[in-house]
Amino acid sequence: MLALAWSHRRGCLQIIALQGVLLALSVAGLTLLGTAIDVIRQAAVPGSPPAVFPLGWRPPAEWTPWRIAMSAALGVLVVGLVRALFAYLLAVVVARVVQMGIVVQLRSRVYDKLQRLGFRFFDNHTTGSIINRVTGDVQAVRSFVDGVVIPVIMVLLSLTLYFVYMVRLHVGLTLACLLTMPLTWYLSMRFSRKVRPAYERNRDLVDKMVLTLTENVRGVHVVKGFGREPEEIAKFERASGAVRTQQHWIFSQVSLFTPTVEMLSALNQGVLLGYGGWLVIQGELPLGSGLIVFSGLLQQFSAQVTRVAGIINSVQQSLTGARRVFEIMDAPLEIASPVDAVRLERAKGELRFEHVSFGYDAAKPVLHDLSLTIEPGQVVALVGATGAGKTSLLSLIPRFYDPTSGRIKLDGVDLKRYDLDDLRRNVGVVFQESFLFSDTIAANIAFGRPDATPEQIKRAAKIAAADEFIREYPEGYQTMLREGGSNLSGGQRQRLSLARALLAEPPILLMDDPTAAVDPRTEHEILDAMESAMAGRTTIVVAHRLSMLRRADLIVVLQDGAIVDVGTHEELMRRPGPYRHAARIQVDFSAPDERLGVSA
Ligand code: M5T
Ligand code: MG
Repeated sequence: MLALAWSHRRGCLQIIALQGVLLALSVAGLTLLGTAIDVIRQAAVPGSPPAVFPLGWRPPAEWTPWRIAMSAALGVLVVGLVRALFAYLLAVVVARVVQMGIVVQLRSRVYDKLQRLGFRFFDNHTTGSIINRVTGDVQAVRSFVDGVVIPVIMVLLSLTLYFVYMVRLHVGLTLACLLTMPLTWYLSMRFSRKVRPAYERNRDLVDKMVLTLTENVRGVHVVKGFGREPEEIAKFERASGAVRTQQHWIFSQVSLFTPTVEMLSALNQGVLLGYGGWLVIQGELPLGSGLIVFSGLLQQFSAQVTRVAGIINSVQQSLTGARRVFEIMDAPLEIASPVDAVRLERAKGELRFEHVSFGYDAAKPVLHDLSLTIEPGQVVALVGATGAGKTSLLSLIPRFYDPTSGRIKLDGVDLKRYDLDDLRRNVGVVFQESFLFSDTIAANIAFGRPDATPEQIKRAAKIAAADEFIREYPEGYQTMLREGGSNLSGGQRQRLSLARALLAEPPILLMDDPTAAVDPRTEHEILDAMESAMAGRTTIVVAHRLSMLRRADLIVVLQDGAIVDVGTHEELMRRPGPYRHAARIQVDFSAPDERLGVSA
């Protein structure tokens, strides 16, 4: 965080300089006031001590006391005007340096890092927590600069100035008035230690509340479908109530602390009036430039010491925010290009799995010792029960995750040695759950290839059997999609994701159940059109329907994360096993009259 402040040192220096001017002006105004009072007293009360002018200055002999007092009044006014001007300048500079500089820069750095983090990070953090970090916690971090670093410098500067001024007025009085300072300091420290854990817990509770909210918004169909609104409301109230209780506790601590410190400074004023008043009566201290200036200085001094508590509060807050922001900034990039990365223009498409094992948690392996070779241009169908590990297997190829042991080679080179961007450019993915952006249909299809021409976009859409329904919209390819493509049907969304993957024309195409949400007729259309699209590329497709499986060059049967059988449809149908069993069930359902023919 200090490095962050240092990188903005120019702006910080400007702020400190402006605050320094303000500080000097306020001390100057106070001095003018004190001197004027002494001049007035001298004129009004015969026998009172002569006024002492600051910095050895003497008014011209012909000036009457009234004229001196009026000049001082004018001086106070001018100081006030100049102060107002500088205060305005300060506000402008703070806004520019802090809100427009530090916050924006930090936020984009966090966002930048998020783009490069692996899937594991997103698995381990909720959406709400990530959003909170980019929005709220970033503010907490910047408050380290304008709520800690700059104030600390200013407090030190002003305390020194006040202290020196007070000591020059009267040493004994200064010491007597500052007697309570160690106590104030001790209280501040205790307070800080007490509230810090509370701030951390507060952020976690806010995360939980946001999670409840985001889940509710995203799952609005489920909530309404099951009539669970009252429970959802109660759940949110609980989460928000927990935040409130927690904040209330912090607030009560703050409310207790601030008056205590303020009471201590009232004690100081009492000491000043007693001891300082006696000094004035004894003639050891002038009234205006002595006692009154002292009183003003002491008030400022106490205000600064009280500010220390506020600063400590900010330190706690910003440390908590910083922990959360820097957790992102410092998260290791588990999956990144190696230093001496192998560049990959266009892969031939030979994939070789060598004893690959993988698990999301080290304790719970999902894939066990997979070995498999896929020739360039082969169409491989992946079959297996739900939860068998099909999606997991596919996600290893673009390195969304790395195997826990074993290797995957593309064209004879370990995937980990390739430049990551090159590798992913060579692999097209159609995910099991399609995701579309709130943009036009054309932009969604061209997501992986923003420079594609309208003709290329159209061709890809045709192959994915999407062109027809897109053209039915009045605005065609320029139709805007809503968030998540919610104005499309499930099958339409799937066909758009298919078009998106096809447009990139990758040498390796991975499709996770691409026709799950379309009717059999459309599926046939897609499969026919894809025949040409699949030609010349290595394709791995998770499939359940026989129509797809019959077209595959190779079928890989997964069971509980292990390959239990490999072969063509005909080969696998000839031997007993999970594949033939599953295929027969499908035939049973789809064509009742074939039943007798197959069962043996
Ligand atoms: C295989 C677990 C899941 C299952 C196993 C995606 C994902 C899966 N799993 C995790 O622990 N974390 C994850 O992020 O891994 O899951 P799969 O590979 O998704 O199975 P599938 O694609 O064969 O299933 P399906 O239903 O898509 O046909 O134990 O808990
Ligand atoms: Mg899956």
